[in-house]
Amino acid sequence: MIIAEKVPSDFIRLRFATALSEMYSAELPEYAALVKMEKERIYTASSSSKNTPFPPLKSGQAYHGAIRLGTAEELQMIRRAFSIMGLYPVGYYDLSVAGLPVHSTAFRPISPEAIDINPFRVFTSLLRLDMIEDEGLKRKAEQVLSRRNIYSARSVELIEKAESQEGLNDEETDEFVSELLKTFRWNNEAMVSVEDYTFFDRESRLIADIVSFKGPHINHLTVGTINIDEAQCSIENSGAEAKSSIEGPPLRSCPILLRQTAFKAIEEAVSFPDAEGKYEAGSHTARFGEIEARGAALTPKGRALYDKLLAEARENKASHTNALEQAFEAFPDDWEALRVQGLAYFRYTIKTTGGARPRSGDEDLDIESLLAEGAVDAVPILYEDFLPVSAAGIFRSNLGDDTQTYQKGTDRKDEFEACLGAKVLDPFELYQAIETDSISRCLEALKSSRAA
Ligand code: OOG
Ligand code: NI
Repeated sequence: MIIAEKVPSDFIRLRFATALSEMYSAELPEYAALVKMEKERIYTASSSSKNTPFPPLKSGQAYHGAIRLGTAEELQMIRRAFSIMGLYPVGYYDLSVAGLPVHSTAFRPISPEAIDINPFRVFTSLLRLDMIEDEGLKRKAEQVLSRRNIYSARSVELIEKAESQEGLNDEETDEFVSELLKTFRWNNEAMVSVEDYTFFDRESRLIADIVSFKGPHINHLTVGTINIDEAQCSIENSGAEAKSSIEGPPLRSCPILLRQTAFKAIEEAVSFPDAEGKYEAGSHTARFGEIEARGAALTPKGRALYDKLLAEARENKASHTNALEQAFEAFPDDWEALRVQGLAYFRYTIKTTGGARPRSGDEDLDIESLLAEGAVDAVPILYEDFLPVSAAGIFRSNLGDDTQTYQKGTDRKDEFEACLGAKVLDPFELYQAIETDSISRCLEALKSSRAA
């Protein structure tokens, strides 16, 4: 009997991310141009983060994408599809605090090894019809969403197969990837008439984008860059319309969290069916390209400081960049200070060369004295998640700054998890586990090397 070998989930994700990038580059030439620009960038001494301990992001590689779904069923199926490629829901993002009628999670790889193989993740939002007051519009949106099926029958079969046989072989993986891509592709034939589209769009550009189409076209992919300030200038110089400012923390010598910018969404031709089955020409503006640079993951304490300083900067009347720089003077910009003050997570490793052997006895081996003795190194852990304020800024910049702002909703994490059919993982716990685990490994290894 021939047992076809299963493709490890991290490699299914690698194939999917590669195919998705190819598809999106072909669909949106402006995105292809962004990738090309990043690949060609000559990294001079002006690399924005001279002090970065992180391996450089692979320039031009897609680090994430985003989709917006309409129903719990759509969300549950995407959770099942993503788990086949090693993507799990991490974090809950309540965008209602920014007046947007969606809440979200990030499907991402969890272990450092998996992230190393391919870091690709998908920011996934779910429409919140409970935030909409217009009952007529709500009903119409529900009706349209109940008529669509965003997954091909074959992709569902393959998802079920992968679940029951615990994985997919080489051939099944290729088929799964190409079937699932259909869910993400652009379809310029809308599901609704131009009147209905306009009705939704007047309520909110975001709602029109989620409910008017046959599927949740991927709305952007994000390439990695090691110099986002330079990338922002390149977008401006390329003639594309750039987002007005970089989201996230200011330029620092020790990068933290996530900095992002984008070119604004492109207006694309769409045809809308009328009652006689004929098509009317129109347009829709939703799809864009983004660039990101990542830094250290912050602890809850570091994150609270980040949130406080960001809020301060936003209240300040000075230009965004100046206000941000001023506010963030209060955020230590030195790795050792970030570590000692418990603001960022670190991974501890035993120094392979040059480190003095620990002098302390087995009983009192502790990581601080080992660091002081030079036996171990502490390296910050890269942030793998998103930032709600940044995400809201990105939504708004692409939906048009005039997009409807709703009354602040209430946090509906429980309801989101019920729709998802699973709990979201806590990102802080994931980073903490990496840190704690690295400390135990160092202590264990040094104990046994002393005993030997
Ligand atoms: C998602 C926006 C959030 C990010 O990078 O923060 C996001 C969307 O526009 O659907 O992708
Ligand atoms: Ni994004």
